[in-house]
Amino acid sequence: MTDFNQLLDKVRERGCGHLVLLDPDKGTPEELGKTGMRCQESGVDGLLMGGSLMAADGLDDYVSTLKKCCDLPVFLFPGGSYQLSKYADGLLFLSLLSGRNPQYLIGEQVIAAPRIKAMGLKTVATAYLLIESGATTSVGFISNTQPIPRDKADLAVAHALAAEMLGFTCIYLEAGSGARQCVPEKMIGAVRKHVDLPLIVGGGIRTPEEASACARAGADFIVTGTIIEETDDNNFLRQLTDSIHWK
Ligand code: 1GP
Repeated sequence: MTDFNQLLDKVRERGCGHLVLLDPDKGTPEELGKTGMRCQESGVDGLLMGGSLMAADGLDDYVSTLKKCCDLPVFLFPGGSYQLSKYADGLLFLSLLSGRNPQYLIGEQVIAAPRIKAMGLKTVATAYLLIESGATTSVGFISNTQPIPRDKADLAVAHALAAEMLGFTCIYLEAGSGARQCVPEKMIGAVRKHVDLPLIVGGGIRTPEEASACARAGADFIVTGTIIEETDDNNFLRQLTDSIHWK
């Protein structure tokens, strides 16, 4: 089992780390296992597993198959309190802090907490900030929350500072899976300047240039999902990862 902070130390030496999001609704456990193998071969640092809906049953099967197929750490990235598995290395325990919907600020977390404790899953208290990205995203629609306007870096900073003061141990700037535009570099830089916490950035990142720009702006981890689902070109995946490992 890999601890999130161990992984963080490792990726900071390379500038930034690459996490690939695998959505159980996008394939069978075996298919996602093959993607996990490709990720490992291409130098990816870790995997996230979860989705907004997760209509597929059997998260345990997905995570345990992935762990058999590759050695990469797998962290859960749950869209709701039901997306838990004891086979994961840990869990991003998300609170949708940019929103004002109590269900996603604390409701789902209270429902999940006793099961997380019983499973012995390690949690990373993550302030999840949804950033406007050009169109309504699944997260925004399902959570019924407004994203932070993309030209309001000061608002993102204020949320990140509040998260730090409240004791969160990680910040996730999320444009939304399949977003038209990724999180602006200026916003990533502003949050980085004011807050020392580990910073994850994802949503709408499709090219090595975009990934590199977000990494150099101050992210500790870049998350990609859609582009990995859309291409089976291992050279591209390697190029994308190399652009994130900028040091
Ligand atoms: C979603 O940030 C991730 O939480 C991945 O987004 O699918 O757009 O790469 P994409």
